[in-house]
Amino acid sequence: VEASIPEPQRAAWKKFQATPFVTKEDFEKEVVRHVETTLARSMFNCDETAAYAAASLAFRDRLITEWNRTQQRQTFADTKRVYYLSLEFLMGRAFDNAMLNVGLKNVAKEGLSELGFRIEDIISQEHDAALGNGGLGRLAACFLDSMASLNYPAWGYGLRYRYGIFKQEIVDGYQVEVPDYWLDFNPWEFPRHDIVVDIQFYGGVRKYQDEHGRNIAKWEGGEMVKAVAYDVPIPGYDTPSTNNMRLWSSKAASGEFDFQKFNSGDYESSVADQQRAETISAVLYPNDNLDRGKELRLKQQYFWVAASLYDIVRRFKKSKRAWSEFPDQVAIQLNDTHPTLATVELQRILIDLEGLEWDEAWTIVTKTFGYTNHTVLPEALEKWSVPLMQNLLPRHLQIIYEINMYFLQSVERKFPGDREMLGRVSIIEESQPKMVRMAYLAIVGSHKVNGVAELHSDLIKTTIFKDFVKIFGPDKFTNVTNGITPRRWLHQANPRLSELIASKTGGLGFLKDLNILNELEKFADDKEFKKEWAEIKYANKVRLAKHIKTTTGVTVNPSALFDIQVKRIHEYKRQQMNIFGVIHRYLTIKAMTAEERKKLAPRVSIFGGKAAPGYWMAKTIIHLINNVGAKVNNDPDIGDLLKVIFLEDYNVSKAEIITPASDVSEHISTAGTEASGTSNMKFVLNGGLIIGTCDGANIEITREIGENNIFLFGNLAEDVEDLRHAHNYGSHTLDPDLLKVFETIKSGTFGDAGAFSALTSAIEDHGDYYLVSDDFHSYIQTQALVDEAYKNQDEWITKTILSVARMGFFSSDRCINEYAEMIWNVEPLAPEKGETDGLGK
Ligand code: AZC
Repeated sequence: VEASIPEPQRAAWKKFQATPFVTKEDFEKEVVRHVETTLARSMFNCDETAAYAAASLAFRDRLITEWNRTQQRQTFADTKRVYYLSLEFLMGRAFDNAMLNVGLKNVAKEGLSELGFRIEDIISQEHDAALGNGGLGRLAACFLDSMASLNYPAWGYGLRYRYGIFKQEIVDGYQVEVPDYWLDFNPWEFPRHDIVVDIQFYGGVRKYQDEHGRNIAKWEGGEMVKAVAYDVPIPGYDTPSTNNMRLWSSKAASGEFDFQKFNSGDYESSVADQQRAETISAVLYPNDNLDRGKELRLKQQYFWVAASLYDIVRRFKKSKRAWSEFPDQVAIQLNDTHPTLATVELQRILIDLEGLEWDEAWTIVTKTFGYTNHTVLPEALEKWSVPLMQNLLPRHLQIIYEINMYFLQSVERKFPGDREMLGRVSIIEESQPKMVRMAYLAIVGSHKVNGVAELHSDLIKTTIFKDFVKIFGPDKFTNVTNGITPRRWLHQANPRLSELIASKTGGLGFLKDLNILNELEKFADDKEFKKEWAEIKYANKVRLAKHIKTTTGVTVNPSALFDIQVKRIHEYKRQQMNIFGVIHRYLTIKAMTAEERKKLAPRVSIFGGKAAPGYWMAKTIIHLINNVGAKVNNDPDIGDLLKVIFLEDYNVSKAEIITPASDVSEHISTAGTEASGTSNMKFVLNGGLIIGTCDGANIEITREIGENNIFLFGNLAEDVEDLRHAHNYGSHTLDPDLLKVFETIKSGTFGDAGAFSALTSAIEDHGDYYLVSDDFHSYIQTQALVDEAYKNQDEWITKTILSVARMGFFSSDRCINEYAEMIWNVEPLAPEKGETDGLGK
């Protein structure tokens, strides 16, 4: 490539090439240049917003230089790339992360200080990039960080929503949703107006034979929309490797608006067309673990998948390799079933556009894709109505039917005469209307299927995908236990703890090899160390207490036990059990003598999380938490012994303040319902203990840190089915302590009793599907053990140190290496020493 450019020109380009800043002076120069030129301001009107903008642009320029080099290196090396397709990337803030990953935070801190700013104030100017709902979206973000840090040639592909997850406000105890218009100013994205893909919808399929007698299917008519690429650089930690997250934005195909309609006087509808096109990428669907089957959502999925595959195929075709080599160059991971249409789209490209035979094409497809399942909840398993798909994607539906036909034929061969099996595993559900079962399509279209924690991966094999294990054999199904990036969730969120660990383990190496944390075990009884450890926890609690004071007005005592449950509000996650437990505690304290009260550890129960706007039960739980808080926090008889806090608008940047401040956090889902959980890992990594059920990754956390260091309770997954059956068909006696809690709610202690009847009657009258009553006693008892254990601070601290020391397994670096080896078959491509001069250290 280089040889095609004449030497003098090449020399000129080399001479003037962009050089990333390294020194404080060069950083300041860049900031001032951006303030004075890009932002058209000066030192006299540079407020914190402008300083954030300029400092971010300085880092962005730096990242993009490394980004370019990384892409060039990967193109030259011509190695296999990974494409991570996710409808959600819950990135949070980028500035602090960029400074830390590049290793120039101190440079920026001093530089900004010389220009008159405090770095914390500048960091807090940034609006979270909240393009996700919860665990699934944040996992994708952690994976991007790990893939870049480990030098994997990897791209993320997603949608550039104009509105991310809504902002939550609490008004009179109720959740109110406010749109999150986050793109006003976003220095981290690069619009690529030159990378535009036409995406087709609707229309029909014409089938005919060409001059060679080949059967041709042509998708014709319908409407076109344009997909425009926006690139976001993803800096690796302590490496120049900078990967790309490419987000697609929708635009009307005919430019500004339809000139034909405009000229014929139909101005309004020409604008409407344009708006309709832009609607596709306008808003993130705010449901977590719930499928609603809306047409616009299917449009989003196809729009994103088609644009991404066009891009991937175009890149492959440049290499001029044979199609059979596609899976040697490309691995595509489906983050849940949302991108499953990609399998169908690749098959369509190969047979309809590239002229491959069906079998040859399908072999390429299945070798290319891997599918990650994130849930067994039936309400979250995606299905699309056949009529809807027929209308929107007529050719794809034909191909799905054909995939299904060949698949069912192979099942028939393996299990002759088993009609019931055919009905059970068919990709098409024979319902009214018929439905496409996306998980089944994803399994059939992939070479590997994985769950996200051991229990979960076992459950999918024995329950929802049981038949498929028989059909494909057990080797197609595997486990990759989730992880989190220690860069954001330790180093960035808890800088003092990170520093202390570094001082004892020989530097920041643990951020790249989290097993190094093991070296902390020898300090678990070290007095000096424990003192510092405890001081850091206390300081983090003080920081959260301040946040609570400014956002809710409630004063909490930082010496109290901080008990935190932050995550999406869901019946299966059982925030209702937590708040019932809080009410039980309130009643218990009320009945205590002064002597007894003195012995009790004061507690602050902290909740946070969003409810999907249409999820009535979840909203009712939020309402109850707030009303209990209003009552308890103002009860002079209770004082500091109990405070109940609901933190508004839980998001990634708030999680960075909340996570380091826990004494215990709650991960109390009904056994068998939470696929993994990832905040459980974050809390333990930050020196908090957890109270939890034997569910998801809690089980592996227990195995790693030891059962003395975790508070487990409740029924096991294997017993859930029988218990549910007994509720519905046997006699169902409820826990007496829980009934007392219900009486108190019904008496109006927490406001209008009727408002909460749905919560109590789900348990009393509707079979208690989530086993709140079955687990309540064991929950209360275990909370009492927590109270007891907390009194012995010395032992408690030892437990937290040992736990942190044993958390190495839960780094997302470990997961990514497992995916790379087991599923993707890709190798890292490390930059050669001295190849880039950009690193700050
Ligand atoms: C979540 C799971 O509920 C959570 O347990 C897991 O840790 C996370 O994915 C990452 O794997 N699932 C979702 O957010 N959404 C869906 C559709 O499963």
